[in-house]
Amino acid sequence: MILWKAGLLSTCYTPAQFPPARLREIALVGRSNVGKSTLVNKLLGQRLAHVSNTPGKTRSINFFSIICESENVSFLLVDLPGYGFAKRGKSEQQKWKMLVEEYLLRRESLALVLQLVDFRHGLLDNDRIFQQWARGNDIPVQVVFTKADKIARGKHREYLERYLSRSVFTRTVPHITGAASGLGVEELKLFLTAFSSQNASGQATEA
Ligand SMILES: Nc1nc2c(ncn2[C@@H]2O[C@H](COP(=O)(O)OP(=O)(O)OP(=O)(O)O)[C@@H](O)[C@H]2O)c(=O)[nH]1
Ligand SMILES: [Mg+2]
Repeated sequence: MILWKAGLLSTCYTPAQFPPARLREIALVGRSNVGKSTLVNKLLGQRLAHVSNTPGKTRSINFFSIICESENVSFLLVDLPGYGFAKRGKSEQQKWKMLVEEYLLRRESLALVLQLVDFRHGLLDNDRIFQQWARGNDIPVQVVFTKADKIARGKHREYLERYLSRSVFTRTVPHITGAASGLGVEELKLFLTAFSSQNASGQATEA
């Protein structure tokens, strides 16, 4: 088991509140309710991110600091508010777009985006729109499926193959996680730790 020490570094409602870009950052994006905050909590081993049954729970960008002493790595995990939340009013949508786009397009310490996708549904239209947008803007994406604990284990391969029969923009084969059972969480921790220790011991690098 890999040990991370984690803490909430800051909660930001505007780009001016973002902390200094000193460490490499891995951000989680995905549709509202897909399980971003839940996965953050599972990875951190603590309930630091707010989780809710109601979509649109996370409205701020939350930065979590991670130290992995055994690998001599420090980085930040960044929980973003979800996309595709229809009940948000126009001005709320505009605020969301401004905040998230500012982060994703201009954050020089952003090293990787984890795009979370519900394993029961695969990539839906707005997930594909995000993929195209990220690709067009040279943002590296790793797809991570969530809620796989809701699908029988014996069907996982079949589901994955079906999803991969259409092109998916992802650095490596998508991870499959199920926060309720802890499925895939340790593997994802290993992947993120290894990713963060590449090229730099936790320092932000030019893409
Ligand atoms: N069974 C199961 N339930 C999950 C999983 N991940 C999240 N959930 C549930 O899905 C709901 C939404 O989870 P959140 O983590 O708040 O989702 P979010 O993506 O952060 O949502 P927003 O902040 O609204 O964008 C909660 O009721 C979670 O308990 C999972 O892997 N398995
Ligand atoms: Mg959330």
